[in-house]
Amino acid sequence: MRIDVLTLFPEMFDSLRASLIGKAINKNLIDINIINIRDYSKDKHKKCDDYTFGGGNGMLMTPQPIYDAITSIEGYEKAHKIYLSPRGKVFKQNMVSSLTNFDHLILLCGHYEGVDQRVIDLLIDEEISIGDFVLTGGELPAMVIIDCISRYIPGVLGNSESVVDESFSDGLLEYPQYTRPSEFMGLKVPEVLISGDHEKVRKWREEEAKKITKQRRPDIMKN
Ligand code: 21W
Repeated sequence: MRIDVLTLFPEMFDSLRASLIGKAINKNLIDINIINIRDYSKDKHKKCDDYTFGGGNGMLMTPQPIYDAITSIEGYEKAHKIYLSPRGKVFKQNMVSSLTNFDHLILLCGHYEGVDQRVIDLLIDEEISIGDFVLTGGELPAMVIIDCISRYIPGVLGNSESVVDESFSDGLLEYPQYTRPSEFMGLKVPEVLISGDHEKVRKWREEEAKKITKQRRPDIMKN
C-alpha cells in the first residue's frame, strides 16, 4: 500500500519511523510519503494561509498549494483521498478494514481552522474525524489512521500479536492479563491462569471480558 500525507508540519511524522511502522517502511511493506504543502505555494513568501471571507476568528489554508500538491501526485485521480476533519465521519475499527482495500491513499491534514471548502469539493472523497475532542490539526489523526492500517498489512505484526484475537473484533474489551512474577507487591496472579486447564482459562477470560465490558462500555454490550 502507498500512503501520501499532505501537511504543513512534516516533522510531526518523523516519529512514525520509531515504531513498528518504521520496520514496515524499511521492509517495503508500506510506502509512506510525507509531502510539505508549503513546497507547492506560488506565493513569494510561500504563504499557505489567509483570513476567512465573511469574517471570524482564525486562519484558513488557501486552496492553491493544496490543489497543486495533490494533483502533482502520480495516480492521484484513482487514489482514495481523505481529509482529516472535525466534522468528518467518526473513525471506527470497521473503517480500518475498508481502507485496507485501497492500494493508494492520500491523507490531507488541515491546520488552523481547516482548508478552503473548494479543495474538498474538487478533490476529496471522504472526511474522517477520530473522535469528539478538539485538536490543533489533522496530523495526529492521520498518524492514528496509518497506525491502524499498518496492523492489517501482512508481515507488520508478529504472529503473537495477530489482528484476530483483539479488542473490538469480538465486540468485547480485553480481559485482565498477567506475566511473571506470580506474586508482585503482595498481589497474586489468579489461580485459574496457572492451573494449566486451557478450557477453564478460556471460560475465565470470556467472563472477565464480559464483566469489564458491561461495566465500562455498556453501549457496545448489546449483542
Ligand atoms: C478543530 C479545526 C476545530 C477547526 C466553524 C468554523 C482533524 C480533528 C481534526 C480544528 C475546528 C480530527 C469553527 C478529531 C479534531 C482537526 C483542528 C473548528 C470552530 N467552527 N478529529 N470554525 N478532532 N482539528 N473551529 O480536532 O483538524 S481530524
